[in-house]
Parts: sequence; C-alpha cells; structure tokens
Amino acid sequence: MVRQNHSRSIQQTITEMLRSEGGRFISGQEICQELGVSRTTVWKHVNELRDQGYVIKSIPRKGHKLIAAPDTLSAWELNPWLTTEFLGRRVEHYFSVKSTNLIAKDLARQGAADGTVVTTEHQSAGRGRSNRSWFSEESAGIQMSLILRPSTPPHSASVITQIGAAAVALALEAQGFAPAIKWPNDVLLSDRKVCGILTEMSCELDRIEHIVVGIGINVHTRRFPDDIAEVATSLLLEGGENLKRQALAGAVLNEFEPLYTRGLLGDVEPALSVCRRLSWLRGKNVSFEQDGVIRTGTAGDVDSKGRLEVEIDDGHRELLLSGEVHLGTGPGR
Ligand code: BT5
Repeated sequence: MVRQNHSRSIQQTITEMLRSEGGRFISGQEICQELGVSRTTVWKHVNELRDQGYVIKSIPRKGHKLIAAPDTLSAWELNPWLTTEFLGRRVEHYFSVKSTNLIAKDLARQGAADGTVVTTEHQSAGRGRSNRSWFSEESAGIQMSLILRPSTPPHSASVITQIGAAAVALALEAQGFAPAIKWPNDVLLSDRKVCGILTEMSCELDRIEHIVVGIGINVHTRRFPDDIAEVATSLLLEGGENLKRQALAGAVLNEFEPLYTRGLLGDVEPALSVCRRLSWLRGKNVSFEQDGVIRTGTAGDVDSKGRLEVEIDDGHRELLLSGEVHLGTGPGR
C-alpha cells in the first residue's frame, strides 16, 4: 500500500498557494514562510507533487509556477467538486492499494467518521462480490469506498447498493450518457458494465456498525482483459473523451448524499424510482439460484423495499433481496 496523503497538508498548501497566484511564480521563500518549513522541505514536496503528475515550473530566484494539475482523486483535488455536507468531507487517498473496500473497513473499525471516502489511483486486488475480482488500470478509473454509519436496522442495508447505482446513473446522465441499472449492483452503458458496486456491512443483531460502499467506474480504460472484454466498457469507449475523474467522482458523491439522507428517513423512493426508470432487467427472461435450485422467470420491477420481483415460470412471484440474476437460463451475464 503506497499512501499518498501523509504530507497532505503541506502539499495541499503548496498547490493552493500556486493556484491562488493565478499562474504567476511564487517564491520558495514565501512558501517556506507560510508553512514554517525549510527550503529543502519545500523542494522535497514540490518534487513529490511532480511525481504525482503536477507540472510545476521552477526557476532560481523566481520561484515556482503551476502549469497543470493532474486528474487525481486526492482530498484537495476532489474537494472543489463537492456540494455535500458530510460525504467526502474527509478523503483518504492512496496511490496504490489492494482494495479500497479493505482499507475502508479497517478505517471504519478504527472509528473513521461517517462519510469518510477512500480513493485510490490503482487497486492491485480489486474485489467484486463473492470473491470475484474487479479490474482497474492505473489512474484510468474511479475506485472509491464510502464509509457510512446509518442508524437504520441491518435489514434495510441492501437498498444502499441501489442508492449507489442510482447515484452513479444520475451522475452519468448529467454527462449525457444513457445508463441502465442492472439490479442490484451494476451500471451499464450499451448493455456493457461500466460500473460495479460492492456493499459490505459490519453489524450486530439489531444495529449497523458501519457499511462500506465500494464503487468502481471505468473512465479512461481503452482495453479490458480478454475475460471481460465482451462485457465491460468505459466512459471513454462510449464517447466520453475528456471527462475528469474528479468531476465525476464528485458528482457521484453529490448525487449519493441526498438519496442516502432521504433513505435514512425511510424514504427510499427517490433512489428506487431511478432504478425502476433505468431498469435493464425488466421484462427479460432471467434465472437465479435458490436453495441450490436454478429457477427461471421474467424480471419485473423493483419493489418499494428494493427487492426484484420475478414472475416464476410456474406462475408464482418471487421477491429477491440480493444476489445473482442471470439473463436467460444460466451464468454468462
Ligand atoms: C462488482 O462485483 O461489480 C463489484 C465491483 C466493485 C468494485 C469497487 S472498486 C472500489 C471498491 N474496492 C474494491 O475492491 N471493490 C470496490 P460483481 O457483481 O461480483 O462483478 C464482478 C465481475 O465483473 C467480475 O467477475 C468480472 O466478470 C466483471 N468485471 C471485473 N472488472 C470489471 C471492470 N473493470 N468493468 C466491468 N466488469 C468488470
């Protein structure tokens, strides 16, 4: 795990000072004074910022000038895009981790605040449901995990995945895309998966300790590994050429917070109505496993609790709370 925010306050201050100078040079001395650190320390951090992709021009006796900032998901780069009250107000950003969900669960156990968000540029062991893996390419996607501490009972948690899917879909619609939501945790473009959501919960019998909502979005990915090449897509491949990951991650958090806050008050309709409007499964022949038996039927709507209605071929209706639903008669999709 390579942590990138150990020097956050110094690097944040340096980038803020360089930005506030509106493209002019700012002297090393001024930065030293503001931060109360030595010139050597300022140099070290300016160089570290360069390693992170900041283009900074430095001229002796003139100082430093910011030429370009990278599209990273650090706290201070994400912050200007947020309109939230609590979500993302603390961001833990890492260059590379196994999985942001694992980090978020650790942080949550250590008491991280409600709304803390973990972001990374790269996951070496990104996780899907049921021990499946999630592919990501360095700095090409959004990988983030939201730590939530809802006061609602554990049985209400499954709807949070759908709040996540609705938030991503709304953020994509605002960018001009036409997403569909494949119940319960996928967002699709042109029938291919562009986003997956992994919700994990730690709870007691009647109380949620914390929930971690992991969201992975393929943004700039051009090529996928062979095993998912037919089923995956990215915003770039769907025509989103110049999207900023920061803007999109911010938009997802901005959409998530009000849907979640309404959900906490017992009103999950704003999120579920988005899932219904954009439902990819409705009317399709589907199959799912129940008690070791594969059952087939026709997918209906998402009900008022976020469950998927399936009209079983023998005529009765099942309500699925979570789990796998495949198109047709078996796995493949
Ligand atoms: C998911 O699982 O779709 C949940 C993915 C959650 C990823 C986020 S990234 C941030 C956070 N940290 C993590 O470690 N995870 C979360 P599931 O429904 O089980 O789908 C997994 C399947 O999607 C895989 O078996 C592949 O078939 C496919 N897949 C893997 N990577 C993909 C990608 N980048 N784009 C599209 N499909 C992918």
